[in-house]
Amino acid sequence: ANEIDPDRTAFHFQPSKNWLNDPCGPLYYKGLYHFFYQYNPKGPLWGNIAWGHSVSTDLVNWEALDVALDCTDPFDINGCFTGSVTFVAGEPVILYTSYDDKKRQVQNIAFRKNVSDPLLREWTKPGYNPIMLPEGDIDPANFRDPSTGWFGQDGYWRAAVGANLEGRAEILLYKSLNFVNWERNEFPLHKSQNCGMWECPDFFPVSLSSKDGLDLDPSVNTGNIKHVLKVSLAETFQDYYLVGMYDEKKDVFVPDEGYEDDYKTWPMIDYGHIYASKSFFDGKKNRRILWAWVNESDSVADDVKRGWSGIQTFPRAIWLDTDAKQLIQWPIEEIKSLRKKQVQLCDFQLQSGARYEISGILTSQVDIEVEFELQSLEGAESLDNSYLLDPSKLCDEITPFDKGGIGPFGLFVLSSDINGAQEEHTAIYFRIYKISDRYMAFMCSDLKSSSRREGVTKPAYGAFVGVDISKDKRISLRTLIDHSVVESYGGGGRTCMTLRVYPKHVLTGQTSGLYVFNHGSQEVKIRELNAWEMAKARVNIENDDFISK
Ligand code: DQQ
Repeated sequence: ANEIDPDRTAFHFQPSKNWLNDPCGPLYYKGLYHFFYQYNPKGPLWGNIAWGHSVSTDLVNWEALDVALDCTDPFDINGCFTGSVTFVAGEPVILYTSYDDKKRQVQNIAFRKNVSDPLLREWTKPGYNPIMLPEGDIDPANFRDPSTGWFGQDGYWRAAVGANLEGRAEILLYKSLNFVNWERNEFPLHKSQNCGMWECPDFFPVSLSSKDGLDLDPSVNTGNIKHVLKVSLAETFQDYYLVGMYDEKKDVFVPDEGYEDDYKTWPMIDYGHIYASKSFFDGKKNRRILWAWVNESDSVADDVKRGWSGIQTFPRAIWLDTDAKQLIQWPIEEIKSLRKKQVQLCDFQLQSGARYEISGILTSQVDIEVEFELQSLEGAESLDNSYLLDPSKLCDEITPFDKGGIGPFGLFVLSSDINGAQEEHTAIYFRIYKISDRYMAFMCSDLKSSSRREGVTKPAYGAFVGVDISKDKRISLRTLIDHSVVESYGGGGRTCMTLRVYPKHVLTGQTSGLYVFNHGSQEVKIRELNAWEMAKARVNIENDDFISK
């Protein structure tokens, strides 16, 4: 398909056609990974929202199954929105939001129809739905996205639901003895006066002593753990998270000290273009894996022409950093099965002004990892601390061609040429700054010159990377290039930045350049660079039958 559609991805999850948005209830069950997602079976734009469903043995190659939930009942006639799957006494059970015949958002339950079907293909929606209603102070237009449930030591199930109450965002907590009859808890799990609506809450424990993932059950999660609450803020279309403690008695989440009730100070799952992320515990490999929707940012007319819209990030393993303050995210190890031809550089000096082309591999499908080493931090430019709360503004004001003190250095991807003003190029790069006596690594990607196509939104994304650059004097960048998506992991996965890039030059068959560069005044050393050309995965190919036969 890539020959006729150069934007279609080779190893990111997307349906064979039509619209996709939020991940819903990813899970591992009896040797298979399942992935459900918001899907329009009838076209490439949002609407007729159902749950798409695919299965995989390795999280890389996927086979599409029939739609798992379709909007056929009065309680979900206007859309089967986002939800999750919980194992209740070993059985996978769906909780999902719907838009009912009275135009209210309500929560429903669904069970699988045939308990001996390992593919979990068909689902039954009992007639007693809905099971949670927007009562009292809950705005019926803003009550959605039930989280995966967890079982408390008091014998009650819990699930979190996003809501708007009198203008403020709350994550409501519901409790149930049997997973069917739910009651709203006296306190919300968390709330904010400064946000209007939190969608798609994700709530999970993380270990303080290992990269292993933890399942949700509090009875097995005593001791050395913290909890993470992720919210998708509708106002900014970005995912933020808080690290803290879960008070199981009151059923409230208490963020760690230092958090203010201001999302601008909160860490983000990704500083680029993702939304509605959701994680699950993978019992096969004892890890927690995160998925997130990557929306298109080209014109609607182009989405219609192509016949599809929306992809998922590559699945990411997530765990808590040793500082106990931020998450680390890293492409799951299964990605290595797609690696083909490799290019390597070791101890390679990048002089001031240097641009080095990585050639000999297909540059539209690449996994590249670079570790940069700095000689010293003297020479870093000073920066006003007002940028700390608005790093994207900084990215918008600088360019990858500036001759900074230390940096800009990094990668040019999907570029026709980087010299001419009329050419297309996308840089993901670092620049080191000194802010009130502290050295900080800044990561930036400005899409202004990424595409010459009409109707493409091309923002600038910036973030300060959570590494101690004065201690290490090293910083790494890993980037997955896959046609129209570029997913970067800065500082060993502490700062992620996903971009949509739609080069015009590829439409006429021109190949793209991939470069590592240093435009700063000071020399930078590449300790090691590895780039692999990536094979095409089998992702939801129509009439594919690698599992069912
Ligand atoms: N998308 C779903 C909602 C959710 C939103 C509808 C987030 O349930 O709040 O497709 O992208």
